[in-house]
Amino acid sequence: MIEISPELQKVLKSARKVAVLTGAGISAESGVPTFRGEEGLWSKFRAEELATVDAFMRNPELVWEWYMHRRQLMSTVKPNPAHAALVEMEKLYDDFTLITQNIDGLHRQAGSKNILELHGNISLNKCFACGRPFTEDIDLESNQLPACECGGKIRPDVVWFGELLPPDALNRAFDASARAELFLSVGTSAVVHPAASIPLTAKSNGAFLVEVNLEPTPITEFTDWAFHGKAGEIMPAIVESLKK
Ligand code: BJW
Ligand code: ZN
Repeated sequence: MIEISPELQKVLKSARKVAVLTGAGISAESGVPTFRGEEGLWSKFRAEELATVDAFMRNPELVWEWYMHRRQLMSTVKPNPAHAALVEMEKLYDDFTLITQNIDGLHRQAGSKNILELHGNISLNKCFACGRPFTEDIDLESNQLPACECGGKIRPDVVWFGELLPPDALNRAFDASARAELFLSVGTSAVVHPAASIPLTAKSNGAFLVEVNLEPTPITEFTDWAFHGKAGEIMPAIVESLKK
């Protein structure tokens, strides 16, 4: 039984401006691996050898192959009840912004509309040399690294460590968090910046801050309410309480 405090229930019902930040944990129940923790990707692979510009310059084939492997996996997964709950939530508020660090596209697949993808999307590619989008279909069965018409190598359109986040999405994310009356941080370890500071921006601008995560994170001490459990169970309970 998931307890929704009367205080939280009141905010859920009275808030008009709502923003949500999601991380890999929201897709874990769909079968997408998270990054950190015992089962996380970074326990098997070294981030600096795969998710940095230096890594791509050193060994583009290896990095491409790793993303192709993850693409194959992500092409088979489906949104879970936590994604569906956020679709429902969006319908209940006039001003609702879904900020995600995830590159898996599951929020869009579930039906969410106002989505800001801070770390890109694994289904998109661009040229490493000239930056132009590369729109040709990628054969999921082949690991062949494609080339741009300029001769440059093609890379996934995701944000690696040390790279800038898409400025428009990031600005809109900070704006939405600054005006939010209610902010939810769902399934993120809240250690990767600048995304991790977005919930704290909301809190310092007066939002009621709620965290939904399996375990405590560096932002837990700043929350008004923290649920420790599975997003796929807690998010539907939150939305149910909103409809009561
Ligand atoms: C569940 C669950 C269930 C499980 N239900 N919960 C300020 C201070 C310190 C460092 C920096 C700083 N500013 C910038 C930096 C450097 C760096 C950074 O933050 N490093 C830290 C690690 C220390 N940031 C950057 O480089 C960023 N760029 C930047 O800031 O540019 C300007 C600049 C550059 C250099 C210096 C200074 C400024 C870019 C960051 C890009 C991150 N990219 C990745 C890879 C994307 C592509 C790919 O997927 O391959 O993004 S890394 C990876 O981490 C991925 C994620 O989006 C991101 C966040 O991870 P997330 O989503 O939180 O996942 P997990 O696994 O960490 O956590 C999951 C949580 O879910 C866990 O807590 C579980 O318990 C929980 N969970 N199942 C609910 N069922
Ligand atoms: Zn090019």
